Amino acid sequence: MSSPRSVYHFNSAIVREPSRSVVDGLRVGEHASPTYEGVKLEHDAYIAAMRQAGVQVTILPALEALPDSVFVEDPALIFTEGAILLRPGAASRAGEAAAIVPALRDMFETVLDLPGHGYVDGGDVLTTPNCVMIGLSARTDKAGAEALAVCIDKLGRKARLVATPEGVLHFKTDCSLLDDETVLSTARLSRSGVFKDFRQIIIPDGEEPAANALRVNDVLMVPSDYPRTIEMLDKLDYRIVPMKTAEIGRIDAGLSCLSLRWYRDGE
Ligand code: CIR
Repeated sequence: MSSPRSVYHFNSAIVREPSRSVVDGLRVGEHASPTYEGVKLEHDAYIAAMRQAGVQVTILPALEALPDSVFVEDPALIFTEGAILLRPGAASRAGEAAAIVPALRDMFETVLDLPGHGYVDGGDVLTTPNCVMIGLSARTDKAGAEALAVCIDKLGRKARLVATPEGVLHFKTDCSLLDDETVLSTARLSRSGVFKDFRQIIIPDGEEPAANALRVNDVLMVPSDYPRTIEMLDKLDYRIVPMKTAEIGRIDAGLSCLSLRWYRDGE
């Protein structure tokens, strides 16, 4: 079966086991550290939910030297058509790209390297049916975003550079696609006008971290600590799977960060 080119049909995903060093993961501000056991429980539940949703999950081994390496979304970008190796914008995460290359070469015929010297974190990239949005942020600079746009073009897709709200870690910290026409967004990101061509569902004030939900086939994973968001989405008939994210949330991460997802043709 060939790829439906939809933003939420996936049959394959890559995750990486958390390392014990995850307690030292990067964070902005003074959050207390997560526990390794807590992150591991959330990660195990995530893998189970992915499998339950019909995704074949490849689990890479933990990397003790790289505390944030469980967040595999950031060092690479993948599509049915091929993979792109990124250059994460935080110095302590630089080694994650080289660490994931062997897995990408194993699984993809085409693996492109981000040319030049700019930086991009995968958390800043939102794939929509008609274009791939690249959010400029403290981790993704203009040089990196422009270089990534060239790679995306080579894979037959269109890229668009967009802005991430001030003080927000990644573009996708504040949004996710719920289906091919609908975006879940914080009010602050929506105000930028970036989603004017989408149906927009706005996160209730005070529940901003719930914006990083994850649609996978017929389920919508939503962080479990945000009851008003869950109730709102439930009324809209999404099939909600609440997921615990309190531990990874302490180091500024959400559901999308934990996997690289794609639709593998011919499965
Ligand atoms: C970091 O600051 O890089 C990690 N502690 C969290 C990364 C979250 N990744 C993502 O949003 N894609």
